[in-house]
Amino acid sequence: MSTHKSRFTSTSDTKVGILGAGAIGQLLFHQLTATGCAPYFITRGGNTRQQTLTFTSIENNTSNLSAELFSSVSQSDTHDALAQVMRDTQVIIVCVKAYQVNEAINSILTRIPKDCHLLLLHNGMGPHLQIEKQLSTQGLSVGTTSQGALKLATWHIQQTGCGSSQLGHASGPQLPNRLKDLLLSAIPQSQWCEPVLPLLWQKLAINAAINPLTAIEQCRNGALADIRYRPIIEMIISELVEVAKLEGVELDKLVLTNRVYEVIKLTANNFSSMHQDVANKRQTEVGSINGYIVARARVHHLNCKTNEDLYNQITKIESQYPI
Ligand code: KPL
Repeated sequence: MSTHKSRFTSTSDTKVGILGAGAIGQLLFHQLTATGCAPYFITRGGNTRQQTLTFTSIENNTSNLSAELFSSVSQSDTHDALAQVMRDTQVIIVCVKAYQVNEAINSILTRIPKDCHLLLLHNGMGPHLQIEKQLSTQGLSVGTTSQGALKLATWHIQQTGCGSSQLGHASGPQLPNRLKDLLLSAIPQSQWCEPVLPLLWQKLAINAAINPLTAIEQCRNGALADIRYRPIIEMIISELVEVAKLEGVELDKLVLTNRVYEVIKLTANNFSSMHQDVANKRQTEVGSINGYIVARARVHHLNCKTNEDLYNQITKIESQYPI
């Protein structure tokens, strides 16, 4: 695997759009602004406007920033404003949930400049397969991050963990080095990795093992260290390794298992994102986590019983949410 080190110097002339203003989108906004770049948000609702964002660091220091928000929804005035700002945008970072990626990109597709680059950053896998078919001239990169951020209010986030981020090329033209350097200098502990897919599969294994089990058992991540979960965790990983192999990605089951247990230990006190989604009766990302493993297995006429069972249990829970 090759990695790219940042040699970044100046950013002020670089326009970066952030599609999705969730916790990770807002965290990236603060990190990009700190490097001298002027990012903006593309959101679904509201009008074009200025918004004050509040950021609380891990050390509990709080600061404010002003952000420009552009709505992608059909409102004649905001449409023009978004089209205008997008005209000289060089990168759009897509920070919505995996199941929202298609719709979010489709809402801006006709306005994406021909030489603009897209970076998908979400839990799970899958959307890039569809998006790469829809892009004509634009390059696509994908990434995974274990940076932690929590929304304390709509426009107030707290950084909860300083994880690493791995980014890399997916399709079309490569992200120019100047823009790679910008992202790597803005995002702490980030690396440009080629190939990046094995790293996405590794993160998928972590999410496939931890997320549905903690949501079903209603427990913190650390509870999965109990020996009784070992057989099911091993089955989840074995199935994933088999599917990844058929997809051309070689993974080492033992290395992956050790990594899953390391994350269980490192995040022992956390409630996984799927646990939180289920607790708050929100749609989960199971479709792009265990569901992705099952879908790719089907393409290769393979059965992934354990991942399929977990997928079915979570979708059943989702179907029982009150309307
Ligand atoms: O990414 C996570 C998630 O909750 O989605 C893990 C690594 C499992 C941490 O909780």
